[in-house]
Amino acid sequence: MDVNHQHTWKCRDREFILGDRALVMGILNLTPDSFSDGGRHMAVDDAERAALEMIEQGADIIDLGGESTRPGAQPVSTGEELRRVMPVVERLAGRPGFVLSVDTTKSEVAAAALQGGAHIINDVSALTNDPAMADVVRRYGAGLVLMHMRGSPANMQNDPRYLDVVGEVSAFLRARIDTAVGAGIAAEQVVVDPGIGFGKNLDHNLALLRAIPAIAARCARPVLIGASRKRLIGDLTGRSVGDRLAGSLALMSYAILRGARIIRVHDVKESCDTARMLATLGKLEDA
Ligand code: HH2
Repeated sequence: MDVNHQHTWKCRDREFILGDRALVMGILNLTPDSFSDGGRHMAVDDAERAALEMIEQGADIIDLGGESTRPGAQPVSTGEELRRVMPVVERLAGRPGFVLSVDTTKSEVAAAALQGGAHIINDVSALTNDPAMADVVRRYGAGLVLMHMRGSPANMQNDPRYLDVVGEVSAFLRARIDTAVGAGIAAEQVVVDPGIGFGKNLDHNLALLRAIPAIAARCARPVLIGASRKRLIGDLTGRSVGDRLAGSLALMSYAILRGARIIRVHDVKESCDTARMLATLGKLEDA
């Protein structure tokens, strides 16, 4: 594959050229505990405010999620996921500067969100949960994140084991790209994600971060990393989830220096500053 393809990510009418700076995807969780308990309408207002703030702070993409995928989380119904996600998609889609990603494994949610103007489907099941998902992504020419997960959020942290975590995760992602392309999705629509914390212990996560160049080479597509505030940062720093900003930025910097091109984060302002600094410092290195 032409190496230049690795620098382009086609998401409907938006084409990201992945240059010196990593793209920042800001996380907007629409799960009931995320926002005000003042009912749906207030929750939509809160979500809009949070999204506007992230765009002002420099986010390239907003990732909307209506189903928690934290370890131990239980699935939600399609109807409930649609009720959480769609009012926010409708409020935000089409605004200048907004590129919306929807974190879902369900084709019905994906189809409604794309119909409503979203650009990207972030499928943490890598098209394995819903056989109709690939066709929805193909029809809209949407961007697609294919992520590796071992098991399901309900059971994935029960003593995960691999013989060769980097080899197995890379082979899985490569095979999922082949499936997507076989279903008519262009390779340029796809980015891959080793799924930090999804059925992996601390050593597995660190091995995968170190192996970003190998994963990128095997898949010939950009790598996305989501490690913001995750448990491995707690394991390494001893900090609680609300106190992991420095750890998150350090981990993100390492991931970018290893070649990650898209970073999924909670703390957009600080992450954008970090990504900008690394882009400039990286150019000094090359000079
Ligand atoms: N992590 C989470 C959710 N979605 N998507 C991708 N592509 N990569 C990730 O690493 C990833 C993801 C879980 O993190 P968080 O958003 O903090 O939790 P929750 O989904 O439970 O709100």
